[in-house]
Parts: sequence; C-alpha cells; structure tokens
Amino acid sequence: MASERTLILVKPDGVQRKLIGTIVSRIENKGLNIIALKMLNVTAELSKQHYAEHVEKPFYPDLESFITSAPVVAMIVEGPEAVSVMRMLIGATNGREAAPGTIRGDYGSSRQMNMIHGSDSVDSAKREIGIYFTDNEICSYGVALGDWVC
Ligand code: RTP
Ligand code: MG
Repeated sequence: MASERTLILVKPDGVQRKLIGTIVSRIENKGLNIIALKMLNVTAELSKQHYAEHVEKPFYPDLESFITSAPVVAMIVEGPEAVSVMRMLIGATNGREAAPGTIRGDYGSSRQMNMIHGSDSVDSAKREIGIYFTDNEICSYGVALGDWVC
C-alpha cells in the first residue's frame, strides 16, 4: 500500500467557525499523520497558483474573494492512500450534496464555503505541497497506520 502525501486546507469558513480542532481530530482519528501545519493568509497571487485550473472559470472571482477573506490552516497529511482517503473524509464539493458523515456533509451547506480543501491526485498534491511548504517545514515521525495494518 503506497504511502502518500496530500495538501489539506481548513478554509476561511472553517477557521471562522472554529472548526480547526474538529477537522484536525477527524484526520487524526482516521490514523493519518499530520507532518506539517501552519496558519497563513492566502494572497490573490497564491490563490491563482493554487487554483490555476479554475482561474478562467466563471466562479473563480468569488472563489478568490472567499479564499483570501480570512486565514487558512494548511497541513500536509501522510499515510496509506492519503489522497483518496482524505477525499472520502472530505465529501462532495457541494456541502448540500455531501454525504452525512463526511466533513462537508456534516458541517457545510454551501458549494463555495465548503470548509476544507484536499488535493485531488498524487500529482496535484506534489504541486500544491510545493506551493504552501518548504522542505524544512515538513516533519517526519512515528509510524503510519499502514505499517501496522495491512
Ligand atoms: P477543493 O479543490 O477546494 O478541495 O474542492 P473540490 O476539489 O471539491 O472542487 P473543485 O472543483 O476543485 O473546486 C474548487 C473550489 O471552488 C469552489 N467552487 N465553486 N460553481 C461554483 O460556484 C463552484 N465550483 C467550485 C469551491 O469552493 C470548490 O471547493
Ligand atoms: Mg479541487
């Protein structure tokens, strides 16, 4: 089972609604390792880098206004199949359609303000981790769940 890294953001609505701890707990309860974590303000430039695939889409101006409106908490999460495991924990993009039990399904009722970002592939994760973190901000510790359970 491949150990992967994925880039997670608690978006401005999650920070404003004081759900940082809840979201961190969900990730830890699942057995994944948080190997980097910081709070920052996303600038317009950073937003355009992160959401390069969406910059030309009609919803992008609203997305940029939202993601730059308050701090985010950025994390690198590592573990077996971390990219797809986190996407499952996060749920569908639109909080109104996300399944109960997922983070968006339990806390979100909007398509725009959907609490959390998770990379959508291993390649996206590598690109996004490089945008948000330098190598010396990434830690290594402990044993991933996949080393304990097959
Ligand atoms: P994310 O990248 O933030 O993890 O979300 P996602 O993969 O589930 O969704 P994606 O299609 O990548 O869209 C990125 C973010 O843009 C906003 N959005 N608004 N039609 C719309 O109004 C619309 N579509 C997407 C959401 O905030 C979404 O998370
Ligand atoms: Mg996406």
